[in-house]
Formats: sequence, C-alpha cells, structure tokens
Amino acid sequence: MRSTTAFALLAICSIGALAQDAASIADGTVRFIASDAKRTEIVPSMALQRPFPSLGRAPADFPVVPEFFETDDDKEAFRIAIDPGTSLYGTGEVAGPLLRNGRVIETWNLDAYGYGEDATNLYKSHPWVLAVREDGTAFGVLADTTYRVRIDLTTDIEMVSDGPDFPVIVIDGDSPQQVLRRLATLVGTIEMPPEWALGYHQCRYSYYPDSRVREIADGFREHEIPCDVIWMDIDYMDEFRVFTFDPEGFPHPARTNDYLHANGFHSIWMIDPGVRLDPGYSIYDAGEAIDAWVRNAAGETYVGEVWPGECVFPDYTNAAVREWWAKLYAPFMALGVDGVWNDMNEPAVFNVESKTMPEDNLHRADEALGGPGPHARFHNVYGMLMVQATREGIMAANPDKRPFVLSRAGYIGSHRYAATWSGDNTADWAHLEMSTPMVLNMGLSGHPFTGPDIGGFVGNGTPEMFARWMGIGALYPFCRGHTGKGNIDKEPWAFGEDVGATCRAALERRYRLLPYIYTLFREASQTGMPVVRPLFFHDPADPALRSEDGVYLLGADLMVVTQPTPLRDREHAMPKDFATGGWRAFNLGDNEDPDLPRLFQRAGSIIAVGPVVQHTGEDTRKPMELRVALDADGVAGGVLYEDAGDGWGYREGEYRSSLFAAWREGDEVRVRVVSTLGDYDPGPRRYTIRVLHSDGRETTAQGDPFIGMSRGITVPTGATR
Ligand code: NBV
Repeated sequence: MRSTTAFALLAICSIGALAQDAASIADGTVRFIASDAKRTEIVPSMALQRPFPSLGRAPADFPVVPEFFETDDDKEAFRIAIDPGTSLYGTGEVAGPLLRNGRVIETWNLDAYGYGEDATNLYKSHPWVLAVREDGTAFGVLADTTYRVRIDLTTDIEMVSDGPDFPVIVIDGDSPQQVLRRLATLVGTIEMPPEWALGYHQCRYSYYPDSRVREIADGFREHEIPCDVIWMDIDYMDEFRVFTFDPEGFPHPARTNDYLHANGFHSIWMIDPGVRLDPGYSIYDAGEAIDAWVRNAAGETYVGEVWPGECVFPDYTNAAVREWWAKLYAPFMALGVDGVWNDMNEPAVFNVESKTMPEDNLHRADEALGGPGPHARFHNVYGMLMVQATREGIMAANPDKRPFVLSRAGYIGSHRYAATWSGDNTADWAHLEMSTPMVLNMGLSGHPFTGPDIGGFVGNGTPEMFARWMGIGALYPFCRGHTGKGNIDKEPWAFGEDVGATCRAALERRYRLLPYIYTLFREASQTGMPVVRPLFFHDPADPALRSEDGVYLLGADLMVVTQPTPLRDREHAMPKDFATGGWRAFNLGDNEDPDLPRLFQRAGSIIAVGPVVQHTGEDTRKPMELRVALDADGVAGGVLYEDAGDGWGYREGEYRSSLFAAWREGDEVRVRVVSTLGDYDPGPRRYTIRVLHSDGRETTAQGDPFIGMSRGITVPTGATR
C-alpha cells in the first residue's frame, strides 16, 4: 500500500462530512478542515504567502488524509499514519540528527542559550513535516496554525495544537524535491540577496570600540583571508537603547561604516525589539505617542526585562506599528548601515520562567491577521512580523539596494523576509556535527538561507575543532563566524598559522564557488529548492542515504563529505553510483588539507568556478573556470546565473542565465553555450574550460564560449590516437 488508504477510509467514516472539507488549493495540494462547523474559528494563514482559495473538491484518490480528533484534554489534533520505510524530515529548527522519526518537537519560539541535542523547541517554529516514502515518493504536512503545536513523530505523524481548529495542508509529490517546490508555491521563496551577503561574515559579541572593528577589518586584509561583512553586536548601542550609539565606543558610526566600505566590507548592525522604558528617549516617546506596545491581560502596557532593563515591546501584529518601526530605519541606514540583525525576537524576556511574555498578553492585530488576540496566538510570529517591518523599512530607506536582514526567531514563511542562524550553539564537536542536519532540515522546511555560528557561540572550543568547523561552515548558505562575550578571540587567524591556513583555504573555496552558490540562490529564489540538500536528494529511493547527514549536497552537483567529529576517517553512506564513476574528485588545489571536507562533482555536470578574491566587490569581470565532469556517455550540462550582484535590475531582465553543454566527439570534447536568458553582460572575461575525464585525467582549453556561441570550444581529450 503506497500510503494511508486504510486510514483514509477510517477517517472518512469517522468524520462524515470530510469530502466537503477537503479542498484542492494547488497542484497536488489539499487543505483539510476538521468540519464545516469549525470553519469560522479559522484565522487567516500566516504561513502562506497569499490566500489560497479552494479550486474545488480534493481528488477522491488523494493518497494522504489526516484523521482529526480531540485529545482527552480537548485539544485539536490530527494524525497521519505512515507506512514502514517512511523517513521524516523538516520540523524546522530542532537540534539533533537529520532523520526526525521518533522525535517529539514543539513549535514555541524560545531563547535557547546553550541548547542541547534533545531540545524540543528552539528559536523558530515550523509545524511542517516532510515524509519520504520507501519508494522515494513523498508528501508534506503543514499544520496551518501559529499556536503552539506538539509534533509527535514517535510512530506516525501526529500534531496537537494549543489553539482552536486549524487547517491541515497536505502536499503530495513524486519526489521530495517536488514536494518542496509545491511548498514554495504556498509559503513563498526568498528574494535574491545581495551578493555580498553570500560572502564570509565576521561577528563577535561584541567588537568594541569602533577601533576594534577597524582592527578586525584590517586583520582580514593583512592575513589575506576573504571576508565581506563585519557585524556590530549590542554593545555599540547607548545603554542598549535601540537606534542609538554609545557615545564613547561608537561616537561616529558613519565613519566606521565609511572605513569598512573603503576596505571592501559591508556592515550589519543589531536592533532588538525591546525598547527601553525611558521617558525622554525618542524611540520610547514616539512609540508611546502612537500607543505601539503589546498590552498585558489587564489592557495595560506590558513591561518586561531585557538588556536595557525594563522594556516595552512594539506590537508588530498591527500595521500602524509596523509602519512606524519601518520608518525608524531611514536615519539609521543613512549612516551607511548595510544590513540589520534582529535578535531576541522570540521575544526573549529575562527573569521569567517562560523566558517570554505571558500567553494572555494582548495584541491589537490587523483584521488581515485575524484581528486582536492573545500572545499565545502571535508568539510564534512575533519575530517574523518584526523582520517584515524591518525589511520594509530598510527597503524604503535604500530602494535601489537588496535588503539583508538576519532574524533569530522565525516561523514557516519567515524566509520571505530574513535569513536566519541557529542561535546560541556551543563550541563543541556535538554542535559542529549537528550544524549540518540543522541547516538541512531548515532547507527542508522552506528556509534555504541559514547557518550556525561557525566556531560555536558558547565557550571557546579547540583550534582543531575550529578549523574543522570553518571547513564545513564555509559551504553553508549563511557563513558567519561568531562567539559570545568573554570567549577567546575567534577570528580565523586567532588560532595560529596552521588553523589560519585552513580557514583561508576554506573561505577561498567558498569565494571560488560563489558563481555556483549564487546560481543556487537564484534557483532557491525561483523554486524553493534548498541551497544545501540532504544526500538522499541524489537518490530518494535508496534507504541507505536517508539518515546520512555527514555528507551533504551543495546544489545537485557538488557532494561535500565532512568530518565533524574528532575522527578524520569516519565512514559515511555514499550514493550507489559513487563506486561506479558517478562522482569525480573536485579539486581546488586544497585537497591535501585533512580539515577541509572532501568535494566530489557529479558526473554529467558543469560547475562555474571563479578566482580567489578577498571580497565580492573586488573585480566584476572575474575570470571564470568551467569544470566539466563528463558522465559515462561523455556528456555534461550546467547552468550559471549572473547579475549585477545588487539592485533590482535582474527583475527587469538584467541577468544572464546560461545553459552550458559538453559532449565528447571523437578525441575532443566540445563545450557550448546552448542558450542564454536575460540581457546582462558581465563584460569581457577569460574562460578556462577544464574537463574531468572518467579516468581521472584533466584537460583544459581557453576561450570565450559566448563568442561564436554556436561553435563552442574544443577541449582535447588527451587520449592517445
Ligand atoms: O546580542 C548579544 C547576543 C548575540 O551575540 C547572540 O548571537 C544572540 O543569539 N544575544 C543573543 C543576546 C545575549 C546572548 C547571551
């Protein structure tokens, strides 16, 4: 039996009116509602990017049907039985290994400093499970509610919500990839980030004062370690008041930004949601004037303690408050700030057991969000609404630039507004090891732009672990080194020459791969396909790959074999075609370093590789190498996406998406641009074509495949005639 047909019949019998409560809303996608009577309780979805009206009754043979029930304590719940051999993923940001079978997860955003492997909930909420059946077909289940949900995967898929009745959206697909593309139709995709945001980011809590920021920037250039962004953590503020600057440490933020820009860096500055309760402080006064704050159950302004002491919290559920908040960014961005980091937006509150505000606090939400309601309903979307406002604000301030926002809290759909990271992890091997499955499962939950604090936030760690972490982290979508207050220095050179050399090689790899990574971000922005993908994507029907998370795929064509434990030779599951020439060692000249992951290129692919640069703005006409790995039939193909790296021209066609093909013809290999889309012209540039043959040999040729496109370039195979 392919799925849950028996269960479906049972469910139909027990729910009676099921048929009219199951509506098709998109291809292969059905929204189930427990019963018509409960429909009125349902508030507009915060997960979906727009309303999805019914397209008609669900097909009678739709293979996955939830069974709705109420728990003994009267909570709304549903269950979907799974067949043996079904592997479960998704559930957003949860610690531990890739495979989610057997886990219990809760969606409740939490300030989870120093979390462990068994944590049930962290900073983000994704009431979403991706199920891959034994045969490699897949389905996904979204509990479309913002309330706390208990996701129990111990035997089947069971979800219990603290809130009123909610729709359950089921997506069926012939592969996990298809389910994710369908999920993206519902929850949206990321917008193309600025290219600089795909470079390496350097952070610490906190670089202080501004002279230290300049020292760090200089350090990168002196050590010739590529870096694009330096981050300003909370201590730049004047006694933690948001949108202010410490007069001693950061008296001239615009000059600090100018210095960074002059040296090829961008700057990102932190803004938290808690506003210091401080009459006379302009932000507090302005918020007070528009009655911006979340209220307690008695209807008074809620006051909670955070960094600045007593704070009030903007009620981002209200459009007028979001607009006010957005406008605060205009003068801030005018100082040359390039991106914004919204931290503590679960929201985190100190000195209370719950670590957040009371669930009966009141939000005066817009009608479009379902009208006013308790914090229990808005807790999980508080951070998402904050970054929505932030993003709108920085876009209004700099309309010609692509915004970059990093958010700690999130909800399924928050990738539409901000990138995210996995919060306050620990500088130990266990956290290095689980950083990969955490990035992977975020990608499998609709959020492709994520990464951990490279090196670990809590504690110091060891030089060897740091080197290994940089090697692995350099290929994550979001690539930032960060550490907590009081820890040792953790810049890539801080651990001595050997570790520094590994870090340099790791980051040079990233920068050389940026044309490929940028192309993957384009794909993510168009289809929702994750940038970093689990190994089983290569062969979803191979059960041996289902729990492998020490090996991952960067796109479809590059396999990254990591060593995230003190061992250097841990065994991994490999795809079946690995032994039969399906993958070729991919060498950027750094393969001798045992602290770097080993890379393999999929036979049949073409990957574009750039030169080593110190930052993305260095040279817009970078020479390019096309790495051609012929398959057993002697053919290969690949895509390269390029645009200006910032701004919105690409939306008007100022991009170039090139499809390359290569094939063996006698004792030559011909490489051609088969087609291009868009009008962007990166200018003249030197191309090297490098062919990896199945017997391990490499042959090369130079030439511009865009000149005389139809002829292509001929690369000798070097075979003896
Ligand atoms: O702003 C300070 C830190 C920040 O560095 C970290 O990345 C966040 O996750 N922030 C939390 C507040 C306090 C951490 C102890």
